[in-house]
Amino acid sequence: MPLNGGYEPSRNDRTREQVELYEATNGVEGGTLNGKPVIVLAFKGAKSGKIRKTPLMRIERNGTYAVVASNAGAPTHPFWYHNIVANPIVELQDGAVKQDMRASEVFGEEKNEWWKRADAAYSEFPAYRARAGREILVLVIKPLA
Ligand code: F42
Repeated sequence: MPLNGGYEPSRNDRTREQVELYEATNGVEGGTLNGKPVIVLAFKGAKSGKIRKTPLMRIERNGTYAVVASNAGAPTHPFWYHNIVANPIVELQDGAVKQDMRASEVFGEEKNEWWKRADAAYSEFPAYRARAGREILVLVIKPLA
């Protein structure tokens, strides 16, 4: 795990508890949201340098993942998006597998392709796009090796 620094649990109870359950059971418990699979992403805080973790919908193709900064359709980007843009080296846990990876934002046709995969993975994303009043941003995450 290339991330160094102290872990700072989220102040959001649901987020913190789902991360704890996922890590304790390798995703056997806490591995879904509304019946759809999630992953846990660890990253460094842009200001604090602390390690933070958040569950996100699992969107994957041939070992590459995407994460969607939907924040449930809220008008503001989630903090985790800003943190990962500032520190793109992350650790992604998918079930029992943890990988050191690098995140990068996608745009244009590549983003459209990932939106198709995201919408197939989690049917709430179109409603989030409709109500966010902002462009919802997508990061692609690839293995470091
Ligand atoms: N959110 C998504 O955006 N996309 C998803 O696919 C998604 C899936 C999902 C599945 C399960 C589940 O339980 C939650 C899911 N969520 C998903 C919600 C997600 O887990 C987050 O709760 C949500 O996206 C909001 O992200 P957030 O990073 O804004 O989280 C808040 C609650 C948070 O953690 N706030 C921290 C805090 O302590 O207040 C922010 C701390 C922080 O990042 N500090 C930075 C630092 O340097 O340490 C500085 C921040 C700054 O710039 O001031």
